[in-house]
Amino acid sequence: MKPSVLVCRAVFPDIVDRLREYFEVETNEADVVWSPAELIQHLQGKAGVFITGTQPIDTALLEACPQLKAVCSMAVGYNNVDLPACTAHGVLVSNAPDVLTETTADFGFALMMAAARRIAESEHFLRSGAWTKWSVDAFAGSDVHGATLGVLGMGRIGRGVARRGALGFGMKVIYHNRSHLDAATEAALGARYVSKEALLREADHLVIVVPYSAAAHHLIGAAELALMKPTATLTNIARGGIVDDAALAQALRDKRIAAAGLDVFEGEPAVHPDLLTVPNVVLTPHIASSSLPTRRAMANLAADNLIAALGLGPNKGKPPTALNPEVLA
Ligand code: 8YV
Repeated sequence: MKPSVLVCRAVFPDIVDRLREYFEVETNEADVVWSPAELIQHLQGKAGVFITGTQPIDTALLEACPQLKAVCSMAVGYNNVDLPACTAHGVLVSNAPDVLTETTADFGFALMMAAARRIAESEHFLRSGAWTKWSVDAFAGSDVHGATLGVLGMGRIGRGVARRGALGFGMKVIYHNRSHLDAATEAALGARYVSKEALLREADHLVIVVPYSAAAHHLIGAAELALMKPTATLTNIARGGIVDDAALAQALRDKRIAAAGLDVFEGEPAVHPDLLTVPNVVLTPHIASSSLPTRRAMANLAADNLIAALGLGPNKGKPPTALNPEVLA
């Protein structure tokens, strides 16, 4: 008999069909966002689960689902999964790195440019019928080319953003990260490591790409925003909670900084009401990785991991992007 797995959200049907070659698959065609209790209920009897970046996988769930052996996510960020608890319960966890790097960096750059050049704000103005004449300083924003790009978090996506800025737009790149880039990468990007404080003070355009952890909670709050240039922009494509959204809304309202671009929010899909009323922020619904080829690649990678983690398919026992491969050793 085939093992049973659960696919938590509505996923491309052909990729679910691929899973059906190996498993009895329960799907969520209606794409309901299950509560933790509902998720536990659907997981009964399942050996594996295909998740996205939002379903919490914690000790309570692992204890309630002792037959669960693999948790495979189509997201690169895995702050929704208690990895040490999974390892302790012998549950293999995988994420989906690499396949979304360039698409997400494209989007971070687009959001930064939209904030700097006031694209969303001016579009709302036009759509509202308020455009009656051309004027010299209409929606005058700040330049991107030649400006200083500050990257907070120099992982794969951060490097992708830096590369676009340095090579495509002649930007001066500064960054802050847990570790330094190797000298060759720094030289190729013309990137300079600076303290977090110097990053905030010097960047014309700050892009946040750090993974979420308890230590990263409100890494950018009122005190950090106060260090930024009044002409600067802030873009967050990492995770909600890294920026204090209430403090950011206040800084935008007070013109402490010029503009922001946000794809992620504290408590999303709820958005802080103050952000909805300030004009100088571009808001998108967590879509940085959402090009069709990339979302398909992410889902395919999660499926590959699930098949391999449960000892099947061409990679059996060797899920390509396992986070705790020691569980299978
Ligand atoms: C995803 C993301 O869209 O991969 C991540 O960590 O934040 C996004 O690319 C989302 O989490 C998919 O589940």
